Amino acid sequence: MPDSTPVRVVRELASRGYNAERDAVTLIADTPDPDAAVERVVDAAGDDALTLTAADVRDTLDDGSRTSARAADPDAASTDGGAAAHASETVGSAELPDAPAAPETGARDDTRDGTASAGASDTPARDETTRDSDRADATNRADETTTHDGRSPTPPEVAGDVTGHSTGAGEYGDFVSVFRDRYERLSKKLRGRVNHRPTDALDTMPGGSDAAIVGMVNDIRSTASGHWLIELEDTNGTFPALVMKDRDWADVVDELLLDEVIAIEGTLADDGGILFADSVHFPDVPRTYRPSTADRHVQAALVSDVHVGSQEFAGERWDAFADWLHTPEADPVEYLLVGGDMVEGVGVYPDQDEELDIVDVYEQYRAFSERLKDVPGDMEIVMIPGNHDAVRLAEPQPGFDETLRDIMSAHDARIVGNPATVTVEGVDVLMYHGVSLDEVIAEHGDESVSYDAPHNAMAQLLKKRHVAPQYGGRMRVAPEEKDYLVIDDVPDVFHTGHVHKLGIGEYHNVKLINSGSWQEQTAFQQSVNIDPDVGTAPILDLDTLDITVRMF
Ligand code: D5M
Ligand code: FE
Ligand code: ZN
Repeated sequence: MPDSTPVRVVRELASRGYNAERDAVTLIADTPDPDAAVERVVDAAGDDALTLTAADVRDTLDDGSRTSARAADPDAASTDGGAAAHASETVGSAELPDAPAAPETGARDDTRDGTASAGASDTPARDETTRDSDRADATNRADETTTHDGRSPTPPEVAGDVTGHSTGAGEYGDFVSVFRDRYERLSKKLRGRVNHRPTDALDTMPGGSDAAIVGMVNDIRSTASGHWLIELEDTNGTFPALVMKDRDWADVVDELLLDEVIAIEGTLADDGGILFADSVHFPDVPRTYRPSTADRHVQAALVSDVHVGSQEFAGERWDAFADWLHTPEADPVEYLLVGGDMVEGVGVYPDQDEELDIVDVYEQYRAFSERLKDVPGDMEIVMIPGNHDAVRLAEPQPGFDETLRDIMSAHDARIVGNPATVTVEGVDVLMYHGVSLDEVIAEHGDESVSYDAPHNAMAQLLKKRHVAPQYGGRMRVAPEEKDYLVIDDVPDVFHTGHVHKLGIGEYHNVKLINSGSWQEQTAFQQSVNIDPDVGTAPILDLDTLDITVRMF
């Protein structure tokens, strides 16, 4: 084996069809001859074994040969090799870092005592700052690995996932029911806040009355004199509202998207027929929202847009990331959330085939599955599909079908639909791939919502309490009985991808993370000046909700 990093071991095992627990890998990597150890462990493993446990490895290697290779040759120990290749930045506010800071020192080791896996493995001997002495002490290392419990993530719970529940047959009636459901659920959030009247009742009210409408935005038009005419629709009909251009809040019109549900309060014109708007209300997230946190020190890595199969797939960066996940520094990282676009897919955009490295979509998923095997076997993985994945494009997208699940079965990842709310250690993470972000960015009149600040576009979706408000245009929405795209419950964390730009922010105490990508700039992106953030892995502290961006 050219080098004895745990990732090499993982690859060797993967090429023989095995996944392995983190400690199993450490045990093998720590032997004087990892190659031979892999052979022996594989020989001893049953054909039906999928995941090699530390106990399996110990049983096979337990013949007195458990001397650390690191003791003999400190350079051979490269569990921290990945750490040298990345930078990190702790971000707790809505602002993005200007530049990556220097790699972290052992500062965060202070907080490790609180982890559930605390035990021999979390004694200071494993701290970043003291690892050299650890290496020098082979006995210590060997004892430690025999008692290390590894990660022990609790399987996540999933809500709001269309997978297995899709009922839509594409009939006109299905479109009616999905919009009716959207209106019912979002208008409920607004009705208590304004004294609204159904649109048909407004017609019979005397001119000059105060009134409010809760409705779906049906039309936005500017008048000849530059005011705004907003037509709202409810289940009884439509009614127009006029926003005067000189109102100091008139630029709220810039934020409006067709089909979103809002409330407008105002005064009826003297002769009726139109509402002069005094205020506009969104379903929104309460400012006082208090997110939940984990009750132990545990972290999740949030990534998306891997695009395996593209010539631009950044395989070396992914290797460095996987490498880092095997280091002690990454011990608390027990979850990996993947926000869609696992593979490049086929026929997604015109001329895309010219940039394919792997032309068969199943081969792409096989290659992706190999990449997943590089991730420690004792991490819990959750994946949703994106617009490049081999599921229907219309949202909500169901999770991968049986064939693809089989191809990706080695790591036993949790495969769910797009969007879905995944609860990890008590923290609700709304995962949505993010196709609607293109639309929000294109339609929003203000520069603050841009590809350079995708978190501001994410905040818009939370404010509208819908992940894809505007129907038609770029968005394809599947007709279903229920609108799975409504954000019913406020999440603690909102995770998207798709735009290939890193974005970290906060909206009414909800953390916003757009996780960047693992694909270098494509020809198309170059032609439209999209400069992607590549090799970015935001790490979320589930106990504090602090975010550290790691770059590989
Ligand atoms: O899209 C990544 C980003 O690039 C997202 O903002 C859409 C945009 N994009 C990429 N290729 C195209 C084409 N051909 N047309 C329009 N927009 C495009 P992703 O879907 O993740 O590749
Ligand atoms: Fe993508
Ligand atoms: Zn995408």
